[in-house]
Amino acid sequence: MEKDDFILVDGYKHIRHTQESYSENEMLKKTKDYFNWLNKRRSVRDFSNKLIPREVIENIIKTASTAPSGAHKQPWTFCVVANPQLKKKIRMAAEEEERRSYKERMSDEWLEDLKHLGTNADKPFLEIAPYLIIVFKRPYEINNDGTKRQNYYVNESVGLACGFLISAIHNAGLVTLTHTPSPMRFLEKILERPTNERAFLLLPVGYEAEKAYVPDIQRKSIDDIMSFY
Ligand code: IYR
Repeated sequence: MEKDDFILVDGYKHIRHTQESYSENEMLKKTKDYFNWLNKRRSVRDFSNKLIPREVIENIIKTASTAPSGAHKQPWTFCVVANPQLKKKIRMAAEEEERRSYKERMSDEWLEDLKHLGTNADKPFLEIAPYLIIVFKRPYEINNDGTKRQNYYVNESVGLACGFLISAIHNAGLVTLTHTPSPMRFLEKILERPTNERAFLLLPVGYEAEKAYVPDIQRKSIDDIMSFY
């Protein structure tokens, strides 16, 4: 190791970091290209059942886990369901909750706000997509002696990891959908998760169907989303 490659801070090793930077012109081109690429991402509900190598999913999940997290606790678990019987079980349970939500739990205002997206309680994609990724948050860890150790900013951390996950799926040329059947406790039961895990988000992952349709919606403009001081 070279001199200055690391320092000690309160006795802890900090290693030298070098971020690759670019000229202003390169930055302009890269940021524009990145926006144009990510702006093509859509939430897609029409999936193909075509299989995807497991290693692709592992790479995607490793990418999600590069997200920052409170005290670097990485308070997440990504459950991947490929088993058809388990997918069917999840679909049945999700649709049961969703039917109740659409019928009884969601307000008229909420239903009206969803109308243009064409959603309903039927979730065939939960069986068609080759993989379901169910993201669990871990509000605390359980020590070997059974005591609890707190995690921090858990929703923020897991939300960020899900953002990274979604962009990694897009990068693979695959599609997904942020599905939040509510309540989600049935996922903890079906997947027999430990007591310190709560279901956070369910994402089917797969190729888009040959003929897929998405709502004709627009994103807000920069003036609608940014205040510059
Ligand atoms: N969880 C339901 C309802 C739903 C809610 C919102 I907010 C959406 O943006 C879309 C759907 C469902 O998955 O259908």
